[in-house]
Amino acid sequence: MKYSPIKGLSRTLLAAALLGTGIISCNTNQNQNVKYATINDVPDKEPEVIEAVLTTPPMVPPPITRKNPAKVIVRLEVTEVVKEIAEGVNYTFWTFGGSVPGKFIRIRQNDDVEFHLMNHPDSKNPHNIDLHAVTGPGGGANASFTAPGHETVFNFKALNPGLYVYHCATAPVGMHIANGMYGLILVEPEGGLPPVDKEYYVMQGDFYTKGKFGEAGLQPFDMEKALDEHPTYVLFNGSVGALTGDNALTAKTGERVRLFVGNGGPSLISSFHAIGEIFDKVYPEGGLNINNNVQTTLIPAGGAAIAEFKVEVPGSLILVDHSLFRTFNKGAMAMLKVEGQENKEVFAGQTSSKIYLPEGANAQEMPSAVKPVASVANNLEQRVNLGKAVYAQNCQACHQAEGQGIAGAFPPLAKSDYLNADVSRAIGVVAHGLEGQIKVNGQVYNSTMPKIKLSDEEIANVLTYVYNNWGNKGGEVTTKDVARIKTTIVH
Ligand code: HEC
Ligand SMILES: [Cu+2]
Repeated sequence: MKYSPIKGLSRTLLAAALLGTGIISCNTNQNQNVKYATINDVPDKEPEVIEAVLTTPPMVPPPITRKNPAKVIVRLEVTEVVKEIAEGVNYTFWTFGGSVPGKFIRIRQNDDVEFHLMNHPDSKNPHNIDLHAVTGPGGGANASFTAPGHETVFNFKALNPGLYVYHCATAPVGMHIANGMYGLILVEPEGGLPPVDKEYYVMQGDFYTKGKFGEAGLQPFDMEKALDEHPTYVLFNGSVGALTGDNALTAKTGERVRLFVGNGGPSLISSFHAIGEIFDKVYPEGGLNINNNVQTTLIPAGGAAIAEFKVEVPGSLILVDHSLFRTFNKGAMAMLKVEGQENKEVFAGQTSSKIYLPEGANAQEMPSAVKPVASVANNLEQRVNLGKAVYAQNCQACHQAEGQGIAGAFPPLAKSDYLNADVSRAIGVVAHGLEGQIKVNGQVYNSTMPKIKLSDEEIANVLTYVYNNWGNKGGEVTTKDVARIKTTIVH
């Protein structure tokens, strides 16, 4: 379906009669700890049709009070937006709903969800969504593959209650996630979660920029750091300071606080901890088991947890990834400001407001790694062989194993007229990356190829490999060619 944001409200309601048929069959699930749908869940009339309320982090949609499952329409729009990742540092985030993490979705067990994914016409890339709450192929990924300016719809039944991550699953998946494409969907169990006073949405993610931590300007994604799993930033809610200072979460003494905490990754796991508080309850891994009196809970990449606690005394709680270099040097810090009466019985000393170190105040330089010496090609055959490995590691995720590309997303390198017409231009593409509109074999692509950090030797090898395969014109690209082009073509 073609999508323009103005017409975004036009809806495709599928026949509600589809509903109700599968509800009893989910009793076949054998998990003993979870209460599954009973006959009472079957509505005696057609189910309600509800438009889901989605919220921007750190806010959470209101608890679900209805007694029966419903048909729920979810509309989520993908946008690619430039925002601050740290003060003075910009980054092009790919988002579900304009924020990192994406909008919070709250539904109820056994709801039938009609999911609309819109990809804004200004997007440069196709996207999709894999919801871990979906039982079905790819969590909906293939069913939701959406080109810029399009809208797709797919349907699923939320069989299992819990707190689930959703994320983009378009190749290269790690890159889409590293650009911020993840969020949380809560499937409330029958009867809902116990009421609390405050609910918040916090999600960790790791980010990889060309420049080092705090380096100003628009920072491109760094594929090499991402492959090495060496993030420049580790963040709660997508930027340094997203949840500190004036942006801190708030509560009053005596209140019960529930944090829905996710970890988008793509790479790191989180040792989630609140300095100055004990989690009375944790639902580990976002399931429905409860663990009591927890200091630090481990949240896997692509996982979540619900942490609950009552705040007893005023002060600032610091939420951290207890892998503490991430906290104090890479941004993984959030705050919950608690106001209210002192309670000397619980805590008699000074409050902990002084332990907050402004991020970056004492950022350290990481020692730079020594690059191993790569093997050098002496003839065309060696170059092709070495290039094959470079291709598998750096190009295949997008351009595919046989150079065939992915229609609408990644242009083919096999029999590419663009590639074969101009060797110097091809060297420039690999050396500098490529953005903007190009035409390959009659098809228009207007997307982004990231700059990949490769040596001149590696660029020569990979292009020689590409030119000597898949029906391309052959020939050799040498290290000298690459060096010459790099200095003449500036992007
Ligand atoms: C993250 C995905 C991605 C990776 C990784 C990637 N490319 Fe690309 N590549 C693209 C996209 C997208 C375009 C089109 C860019 C545009 O529309 O301006 C492109 C364009 C090209 C082109 C010009 C168009 C054509 O089809 O002839 C060449 C050549 C190319 N890439 C080679 C490579 C090589 C070699 C590698 C590995 C060193 C590589 N690419 C890695 C996404 C990628
Ligand atoms: Cu995506």
